[in-house]
Amino acid sequence: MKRMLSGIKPTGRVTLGNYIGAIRPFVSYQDEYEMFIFVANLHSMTIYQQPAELRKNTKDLIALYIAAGLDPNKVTLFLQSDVLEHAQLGWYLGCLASMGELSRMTQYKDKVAKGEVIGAGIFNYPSLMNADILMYDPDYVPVGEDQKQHVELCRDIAERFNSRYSETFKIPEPLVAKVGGRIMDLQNPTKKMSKSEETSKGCIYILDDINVSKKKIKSAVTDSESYVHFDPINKPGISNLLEIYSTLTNRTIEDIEQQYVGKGYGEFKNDLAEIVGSELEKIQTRYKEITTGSYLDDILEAGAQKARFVARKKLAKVERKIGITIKKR
Ligand code: ATP
Ligand code: LTN
Repeated sequence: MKRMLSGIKPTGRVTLGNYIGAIRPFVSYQDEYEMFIFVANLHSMTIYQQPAELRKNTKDLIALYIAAGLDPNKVTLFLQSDVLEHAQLGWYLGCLASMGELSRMTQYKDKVAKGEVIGAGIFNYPSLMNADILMYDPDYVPVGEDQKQHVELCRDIAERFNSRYSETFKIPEPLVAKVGGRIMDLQNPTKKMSKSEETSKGCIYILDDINVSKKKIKSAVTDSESYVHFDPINKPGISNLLEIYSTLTNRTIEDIEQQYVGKGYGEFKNDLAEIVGSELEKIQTRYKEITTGSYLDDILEAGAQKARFVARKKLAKVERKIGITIKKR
């Protein structure tokens, strides 16, 4: 079985973008791949997190992975901070990356361009991500479009390590979904739907009130025409809704366009609101079941043990190769 690995930061309420771009694809891969899925809580610290909120978001994210359909018996689910080896490997890999490479990462560059006061964590972020990935030798890293650049840097660093110290890491490939890799804000469809936006009108949260979410779909910004057609440049609003529709129903965009020939946006949006509503209802019901009792703690403990087993072996190998360890085995 080929291996896959990915993580999401617990930095806010999980959005429909996270669900369609990341969580749902993870679920679809779990029967075909050996998967390592984690909560990137160390990465979330690059921006101040109110501690009570961080706890809540972390728990919700793990619960949502399971509520969305990830099976903890098939997938290794864990918290990044439970596997201390990530931070240690992150240090070694950070020493291999250049200032230039890290400065070119858009996540960092955008913040600098905006003149924001930024912590060093944002700059070092990709090195920790490289460690998250290379630790487990995955074949594929499923991510949204915005993360592709990080996985590409990871490949460069892995190659650099391998050529300097001999073959150690598998070179991973980013896997970006063709449809749904970049769900846009419902009020501003030229911008990514993001959990860290201040205004929430254009963003659907998976655990939010279902009627509120349906209203957000019905009041999504479209255009002055009235035919349902996929054209992201000229019709970004309706194209975004088509992507949401297509991913949630597993139907092609062409097929959906056909269904709405001669019908207006109102009918299309009403139908989509129902589709989104019933998807959220399924997830929320399951979420309620698994957040009672100690179920999640048990899952995390078992996941951390499995992940640590792999991570310890890999880190020991790296430390032998680079000369940090003086023990023979
Ligand atoms: P932020 O909004 O604070 O930048 P985020 O929502 O992008 O955060 P992450 O933890 O960075 O959250 O993302 C988790 C995963 O969800 C990543 O693989 C990311 O690419 C994907 N993702 C996030 N937003 C979207 C979106 N709007 N459409 C598709 N995928 C998304
Ligand atoms: N940077 C990612 C989260 C993340 C990740 C990873 C994704 C941290 N480590 C390793 C894939 C593999 C993000 O912001 N979504």
